[in-house]
Amino acid sequence: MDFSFTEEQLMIQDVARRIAQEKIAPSAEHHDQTGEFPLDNIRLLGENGLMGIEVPEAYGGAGMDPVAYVLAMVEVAAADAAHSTIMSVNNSLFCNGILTHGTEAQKQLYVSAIAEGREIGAFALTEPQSGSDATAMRCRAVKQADGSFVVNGKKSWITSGPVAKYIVLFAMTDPDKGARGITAFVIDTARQGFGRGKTEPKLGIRASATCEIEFNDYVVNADEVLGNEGEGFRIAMGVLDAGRIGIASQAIGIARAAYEATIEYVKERKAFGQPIGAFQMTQAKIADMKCKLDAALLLTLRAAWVKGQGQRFSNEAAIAKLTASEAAMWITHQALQIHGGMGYSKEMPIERYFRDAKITEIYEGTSEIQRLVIARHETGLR
Ligand code: COS
Repeated sequence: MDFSFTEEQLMIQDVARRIAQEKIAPSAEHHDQTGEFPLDNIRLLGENGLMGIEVPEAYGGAGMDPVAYVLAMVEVAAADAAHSTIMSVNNSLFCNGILTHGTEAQKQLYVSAIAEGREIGAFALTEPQSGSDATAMRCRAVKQADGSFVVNGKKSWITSGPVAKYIVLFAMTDPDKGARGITAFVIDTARQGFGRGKTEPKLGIRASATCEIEFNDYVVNADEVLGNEGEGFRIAMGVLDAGRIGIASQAIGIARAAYEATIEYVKERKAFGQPIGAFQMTQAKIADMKCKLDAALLLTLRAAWVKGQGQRFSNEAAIAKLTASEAAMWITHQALQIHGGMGYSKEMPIERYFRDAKITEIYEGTSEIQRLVIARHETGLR
């Protein structure tokens, strides 16, 4: 077993860290307060290969492995979680799905645009009445004689929905078949029949735009079907496995930022005549924070490594996401507590880390869904 990173992995980590610290961190507070979408920074990340880290260079990406993706995501998330949300959807949910299931023409057309940061991608699975229970979707795509489909319905909580050019959409094509009656499509938001609904005001990751989208007789051509008809649910689940590695990495970045700020604070802040870091009650919190952070990182790197080996990694990804997101929530909670009033104040980024961490326990499969995936895998029971 070798815990060292390759030169390439360290290089992309370094590029991500530089952009994160020089360009993203200084405007993180502004983006959090205004909710303004950070388009210039996203383009810059794209120009540096960070919107398609695992995308082969032939399609405009960096051609790196899943471990490199984890390292880069952590750096960006540590500067600002909202940026890393947009980055993770472009990388894992959009590019990864099309690379795995798309035709050559689809890869040429859609992947390069998103991987290079020229356009933004999105992923539309969730609906107002179906989140965890994804097969309960109502969005319908009805096949026409010429092989095209007409789509009608609504999707909600679409990350980057307000700005996306292309969206991977999941719609029911044969309701009698349940999970096997769902098909994946690629949508061009400039076309007739596509509409955007209300934008969600959110607790955290406020600069990552989120909205409802609507389809009214939107026509998808036959060559815009992703994978085979009826394969959509399996495509969505496989793509979410990869997405969960991204969200675990995001959680680690947020947690690391809160942890590092806490280490500085406990050395400077004095109470009862000594730095608060000298009190055992603080030391116990620091030790637990560090253990959870390292455990989350190692489990996420393991999931990325298994993915890189070309093996099924659903269980490892669920374990990583569950561990990392709960670690992020716990670590940011302790960081806020240790910072006291300063943690609660908007003068420091701690309260932002705390708000941003929460979403990692919810999206791309709640902690309850991760536990279900893990327990089904371990027991074989369902
Ligand atoms: N990779 C590939 N295929 C998968 C898969 C995965 N990770 N997970 C399930 N499948 C396949 C199954 O093998 C099965 O295929 P067959 O019909 O060929 O047998 C099919 O998908 C249905 O699987 P299953 O019966 O397990 O589906 P359930 O309805 O029981 O749902 C859960 C399983 C709950 C785990 C799933 O719906 C889920 O992950 N929900 C959360 C969705 C989510 O993350 N939403 C957030 C959206 S993005 S913000």
